[in-house]
Amino acid sequence: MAQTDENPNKALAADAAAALRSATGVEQHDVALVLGSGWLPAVDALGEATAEIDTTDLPGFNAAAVAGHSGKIRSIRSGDRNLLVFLSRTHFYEGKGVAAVVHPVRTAAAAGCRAIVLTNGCGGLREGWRPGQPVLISDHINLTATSPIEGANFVDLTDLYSPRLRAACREIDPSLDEGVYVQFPGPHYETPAEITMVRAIGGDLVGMSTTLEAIAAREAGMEVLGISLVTNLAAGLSGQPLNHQEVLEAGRAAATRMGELLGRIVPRI
Ligand code: 8IG
Repeated sequence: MAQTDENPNKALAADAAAALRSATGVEQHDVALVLGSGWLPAVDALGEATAEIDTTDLPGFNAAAVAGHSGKIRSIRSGDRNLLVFLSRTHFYEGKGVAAVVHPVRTAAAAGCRAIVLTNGCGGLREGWRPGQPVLISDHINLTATSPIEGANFVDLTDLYSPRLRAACREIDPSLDEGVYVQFPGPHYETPAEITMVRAIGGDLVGMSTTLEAIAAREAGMEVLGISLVTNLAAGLSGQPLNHQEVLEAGRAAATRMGELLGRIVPRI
């Protein structure tokens, strides 16, 4: 296994990376970023776009399905790095399969990226956390009951979320907390009873993305940085129902802080 051309998912990613090279004119990308709910306003701090293309221009990508996720890929020159920024992601709950969820990650690896920054918007469980607060992902619990890896490839997930990059983030912003991210399949939010369960199993953050992508990134040999933006308190904690609008508002309100963090961490990756 693991021969690029023998694995159809990796072959599709190699095709997408080739199409990306010709569409952007950028021979090699160095660092990939995936923007989650609420993160779009932060991306402008990363620099001028060299090129912006529609995901649907590349083999294997679907059109964006969620408000606040635009189906675009931006190539940004930042210092001596070429950044590959996915302004949207395919979510597991779209039902297109795990391979579709991690196709951007595999495309980034095929395009030359050695590291990936996975961002998301999520619910927060910890006492004192407020909407608009960024939290570094220290580890994850994958409750999707599936994996992006096929076959007997027993990938190690120890230190999946780079201790080096988390430490660098905390040097930039010592007030940053860390937490364990729990991915549910969605698209419904959790019940209050499920949030009680998350607390019991050691989770701090709940969302519908990131873990499958992180696993695929590790399989591809990339260094992973995960940053969550707490956009709402987890179900049952605020006394209010959850809605997607507050997610987008929390992102707008936190954009300056997120943008500054991304802008300062990228040169250290
Ligand atoms: I933004 O509270 C966002 N995404 N599962 N739960 C889950 N996903 C989310 C949440 C949340 N908030």
